[in-house]
Amino acid sequence: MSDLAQTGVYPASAEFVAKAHVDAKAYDEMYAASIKNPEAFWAEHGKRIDWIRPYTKVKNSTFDYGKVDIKWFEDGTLNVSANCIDRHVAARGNQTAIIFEPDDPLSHEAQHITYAQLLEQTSRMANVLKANGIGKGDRVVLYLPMIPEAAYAMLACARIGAIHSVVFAGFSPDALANRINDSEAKAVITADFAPRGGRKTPLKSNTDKALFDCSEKVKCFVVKHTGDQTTWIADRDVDMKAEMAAASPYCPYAEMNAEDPLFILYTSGSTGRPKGVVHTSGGYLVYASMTQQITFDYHDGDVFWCTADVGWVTGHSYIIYGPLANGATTVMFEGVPTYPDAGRFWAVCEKHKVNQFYTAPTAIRALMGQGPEWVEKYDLSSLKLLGSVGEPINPEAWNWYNTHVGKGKCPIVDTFWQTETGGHMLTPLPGAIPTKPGSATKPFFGVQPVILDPATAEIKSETATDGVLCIADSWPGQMRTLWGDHERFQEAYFAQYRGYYFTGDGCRRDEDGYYWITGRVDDVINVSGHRMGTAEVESALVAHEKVAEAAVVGYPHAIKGQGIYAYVTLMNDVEPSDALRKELVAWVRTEIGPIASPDLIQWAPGLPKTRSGKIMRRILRKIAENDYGALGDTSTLADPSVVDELIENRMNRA
Ligand code: 6R9
Repeated sequence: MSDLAQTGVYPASAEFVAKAHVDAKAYDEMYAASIKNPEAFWAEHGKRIDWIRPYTKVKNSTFDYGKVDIKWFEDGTLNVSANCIDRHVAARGNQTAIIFEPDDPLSHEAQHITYAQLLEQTSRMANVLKANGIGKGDRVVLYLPMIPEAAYAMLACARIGAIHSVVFAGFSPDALANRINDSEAKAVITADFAPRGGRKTPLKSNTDKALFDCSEKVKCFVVKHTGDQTTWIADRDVDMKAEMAAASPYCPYAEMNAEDPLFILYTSGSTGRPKGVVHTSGGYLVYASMTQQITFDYHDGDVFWCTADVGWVTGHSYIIYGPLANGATTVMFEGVPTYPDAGRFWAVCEKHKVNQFYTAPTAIRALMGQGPEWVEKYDLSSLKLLGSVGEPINPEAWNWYNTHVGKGKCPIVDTFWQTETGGHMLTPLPGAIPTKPGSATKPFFGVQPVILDPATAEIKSETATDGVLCIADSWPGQMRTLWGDHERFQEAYFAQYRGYYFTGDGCRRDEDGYYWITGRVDDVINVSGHRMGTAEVESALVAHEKVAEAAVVGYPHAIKGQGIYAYVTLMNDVEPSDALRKELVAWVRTEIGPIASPDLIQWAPGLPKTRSGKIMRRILRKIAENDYGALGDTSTLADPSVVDELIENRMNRA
């Protein structure tokens, strides 16, 4: 790795800057305007989408703990589905809206779905939902593969004013049931199977299992995608494709208030119970569409590919809502980066002449390990820009991405944001902000980052500093509440640092005012770009009959970013064994899903605790990181000998 990668500054080429939506001067002016007078700034940029009844009020928000309340464009009405489809149909009805790239390129063809076809398919699905009693405000859980029907389903819900909650298809029946129950969903839309990397996940049978634990009134719509046999429950299951074929090809869209919820998306926090993040319609769409256009410097006619899954917020904002609101062509990829081989991403880029490519560092690191020959086989000359999201990108991965994929000519936008923020918060605007590998650089318009001292909660105002990252005022894409629990929303995000939105991330600001995210400061870990609460994995482990106690921490992992390290105390009469380790890994996979599988399990006869019984995770983290030389203050430990035992038997020996 060259030193340049760690210290260098990379401006975009003059040619790129000349064509960019925003250059350095425009960024400075627009950013200053967005902070000085957010009302005027967003009054103007809110017009980028179509309103049924235009708003007269723009911003109405307070971050004061106890009365946190966030509203944008509150008297405006619109329909998100109409913004993503109908308004483009006259001018670009025959333009491709979605390119669907199937898991197996040998047995299945890619599909090009035009805006006109998107309108018809979405309408048909919306009519099926309506005919089955789904209407405004009802919750619909989506548990689907990355297929066009997932896009139709999101947009069909938006069309009729139903609130979707997408559950990642890798989650277990238990996790699915929890989300159906927490959101009190009226229906689930699933598929028979989800093909991925040549394997098939049995979504329908997972849904059957989940629905055992839900109200019997929950309807189950099934997209017959692979056509393989599944069980069928006559009064409950609906054949989605058959009903769509019989439904009317047009469905009028509902007039929704800007602040009506568009979707709920469950994410991990520091407790065992996932949080139902609520995004509303107007502000979210303005923000998703503006960031998609400006951060990626998307121009009409470009082909945009975000490799995320629609089960995560990245898929919501940058596969569906942002690109489609802008009339873009967006790629939806069903597969994985290494199937049929490690050249798949680049084969797809070549095949569909992708212009902007957006992925996660974990994917880059995994592909890096396969060697550059997989990239060099393909013609990537269509690429203009590369993006990164989900975790800090390490300089090695940045360098490889820049050299082998971008050929040194594509700006790399490292976008820092969260499920809660709806869209990019810190990111280079490629024509305006020279990048530094590993830094998400500067705030997007309207975003006011502040770095606070974690101990005193005071603002650290010097330019070069570090601390915890908070945001001082609202922006349109911000979450509004946690589903059914506004108290918990305030507790989670506004209690610790009064008057600010707390991101949960640590951050450093350098002498040039660039921001560098240093990772979570709470009990959330980031495994392959997937956000995971350590408490979730702990509760899954202790639910096993042989486990007495468990503590879970992250540790550095070469490909995943962080791996899951579990310390497990067994019940008195249970003998530890490798077979039991395997059993516990399998158990967590069924309780939560494969993404939560512990990488390392250490048998812990005792856990380090304070005298009041609190587990000292700081110590467990150090041992897992193989950095047990500097454990810090251990004077509050109830029994210091526990720590020696854990170090002696640690799993992650360098
Ligand atoms: C969009 C998304 C959010 C957490 C966030 C932070 C980490 C995301 C990052 C990044 C460094 C980046 N994160 N992007 N850290 N640089 N460019 O990932 O949402 O799944 O909610 O995760 O991911 O720790 O707080 P989500």
